[in-house]
Amino acid sequence: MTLIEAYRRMLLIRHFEEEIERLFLEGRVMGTAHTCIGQEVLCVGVAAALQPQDAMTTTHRGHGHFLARGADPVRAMAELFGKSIGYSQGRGGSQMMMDTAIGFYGSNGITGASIPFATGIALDASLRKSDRVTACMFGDGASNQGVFHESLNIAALWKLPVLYIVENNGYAMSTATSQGLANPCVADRAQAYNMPGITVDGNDFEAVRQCVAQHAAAARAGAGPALIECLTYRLSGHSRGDPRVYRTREEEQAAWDKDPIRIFEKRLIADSILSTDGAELIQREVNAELEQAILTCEGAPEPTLTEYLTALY
Ligand SMILES: Cc1ncc(C[n+]2csc(CCOP(=O)(O)OP(=O)(O)O)c2C)c(N)n1
Ligand SMILES: [Mg+2]
Repeated sequence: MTLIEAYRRMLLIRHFEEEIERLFLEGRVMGTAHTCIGQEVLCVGVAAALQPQDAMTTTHRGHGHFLARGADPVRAMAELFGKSIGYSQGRGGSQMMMDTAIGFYGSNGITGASIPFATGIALDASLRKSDRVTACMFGDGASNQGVFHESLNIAALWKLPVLYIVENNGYAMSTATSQGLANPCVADRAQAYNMPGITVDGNDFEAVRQCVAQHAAAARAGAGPALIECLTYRLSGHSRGDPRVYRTREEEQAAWDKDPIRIFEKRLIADSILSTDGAELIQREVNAELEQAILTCEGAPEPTLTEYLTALY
């Protein structure tokens, strides 16, 4: 992935999430959604370090990971609109999207549930002796779940090719990390399972990409798992309609002032990889792409009764 492609993908995620929030407020999309505004650079940094055969799993906050991995924004948005061209034929919504063709093994509404799931995918890769690495995305809150510990233990014991990538975004719903984790450094937990534990600046594309690429190469070569903690900040609320009473607007503004996408953009311009005009053009193209996606979704058919009843258990 070139740096320009990475920039385009970050903007795509940002605008996708902004549009979703707007569509919810306008009552044009139902259900709920957890957006990842502020965490886009990290999503793309991880995806840029993976190879096509690799797998990725995600959480309730999964649109960014999916789009970073190469999901079709029209089908992803259509899923939120409940339309049959959506990734789950409109039956699942925000937290029920997957596409194994691009190595994306799904979002998940159960906090921490993707962790054993990713471990199972890595066990499969290990038994088949394939060179697939699994990137398991989850949050700081999920690292307090029992399955986190069970999974890391077994993955280390069996040297499974899985990277546990925790997005430490400062909050689990309304609970600040400092109030939820006895030791706020999630990476420290790796020591207990005899695997590397690394903390990186999750708002720095290159730092994330390099760290994930290095540990993916090691896992591919049989070194086993690693725990990578990416420090970031959730600029959006926890979910639709979150009044964010657990933090101040000043704290949020300070984080907006360090918007990771703007920092990445400035760096590309300073390094003459991108011009100001070039950046504006990409932003306009991304906006137009999403505008068209919304029109397509609104015009798309609702699922038929047969479609609704398919794959029900
Ligand atoms: C097993 C379970 N417990 C509680 C919840 C409610 N819940 C939804 S998101 C969330 C917080 C997750 O925090 P974190 O893992 O830090 O992810 P973030 O939302 O910050 O991305 C909780 C507790 C749930 N979905 N599943
Ligand atoms: Mg969190």
